[in-house]
Amino acid sequence: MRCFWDDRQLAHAPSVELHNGAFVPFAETASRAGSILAAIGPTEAAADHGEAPLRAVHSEDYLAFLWSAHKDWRAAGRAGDASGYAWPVVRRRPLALDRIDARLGAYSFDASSPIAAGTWEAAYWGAQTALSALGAVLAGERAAFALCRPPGHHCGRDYLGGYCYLNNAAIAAEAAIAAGRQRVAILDVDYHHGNGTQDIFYDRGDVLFASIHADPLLDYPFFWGHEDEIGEGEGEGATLNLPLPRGSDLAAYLPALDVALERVTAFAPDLLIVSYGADTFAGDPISHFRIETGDYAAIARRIASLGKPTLVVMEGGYAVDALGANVASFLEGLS
Ligand code: Q9C
Ligand code: ZN
Repeated sequence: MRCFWDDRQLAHAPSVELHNGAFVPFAETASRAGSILAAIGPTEAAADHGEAPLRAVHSEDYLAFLWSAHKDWRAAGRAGDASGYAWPVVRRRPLALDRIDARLGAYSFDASSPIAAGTWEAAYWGAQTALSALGAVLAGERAAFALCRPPGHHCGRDYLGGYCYLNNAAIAAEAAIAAGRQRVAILDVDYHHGNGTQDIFYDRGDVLFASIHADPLLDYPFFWGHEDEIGEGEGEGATLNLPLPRGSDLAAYLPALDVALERVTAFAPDLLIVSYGADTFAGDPISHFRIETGDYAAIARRIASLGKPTLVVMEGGYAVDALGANVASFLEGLS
């Protein structure tokens, strides 16, 4: 399978995140990519598709914020990574947002996604990596893998969060539609609900979002991913949430996967995008499913049995030592 990667994604390296009330080492490390690269064989470099595909998903003001946030943080005399500490939960009216602290709060929904000096560069090339792998699929490849980091599925049109800054899967979906594909299905199999992707396409009938994830009553991101979220307007019925309990293993996972795949089949997409997170792994340090390395091949084989052109976009997965083997297992099952 053709795999895409760009070294500039290593530039994103925040030092700490807020976790259970304390600052701990940032879990979404650059070493994750090293583990994957060592396991999957040769990769192709990303080509630059410019900012237009980013603007098709993210708002102009959000992109401007993200581009300058770390410089603005430094200009305010701050050391370390930029992070918000006050959030406009009650949105009263549009405000000027003169302080970087106000912008950080307005354009984020959590405190686990700091902005470091290289965040924009890495996120930009992550999106380009997704677009480059999409290019291979649009050119006729049955499947391609985009090794994206930072990941993307938690961030929305105008907010970051959950280690995500640009929504790589959503950017690829919009680019596919711009290139003439009419219906795109996004299957999200990260441990966490892909709240940003859901939000971006919530009122869209041409993009199906189907997600299997930990029950948000118990796990991040808490406020989204519940079964009764089904889309709205023209998008009603084009969002499918399948939350599973903590401790779910392959036997618990496969029936949900079959439900999701039946929905994808019924939607009859021209393209399938898989938001793949390996944080469903039994050994993941921040998650609570029990999927084993070999299980990813079985999951991927079922996905491949749909016979759709498929773009796989990397999302989470924090058991760094096993991450490469988990990704390789998934890609092997897809081939
Ligand atoms: N105390 C992805 O897998 N932090 N993002 C949780 C737990 C956020 C995960 C903190 C986890 C985000 C792409
Ligand atoms: Zn995740």
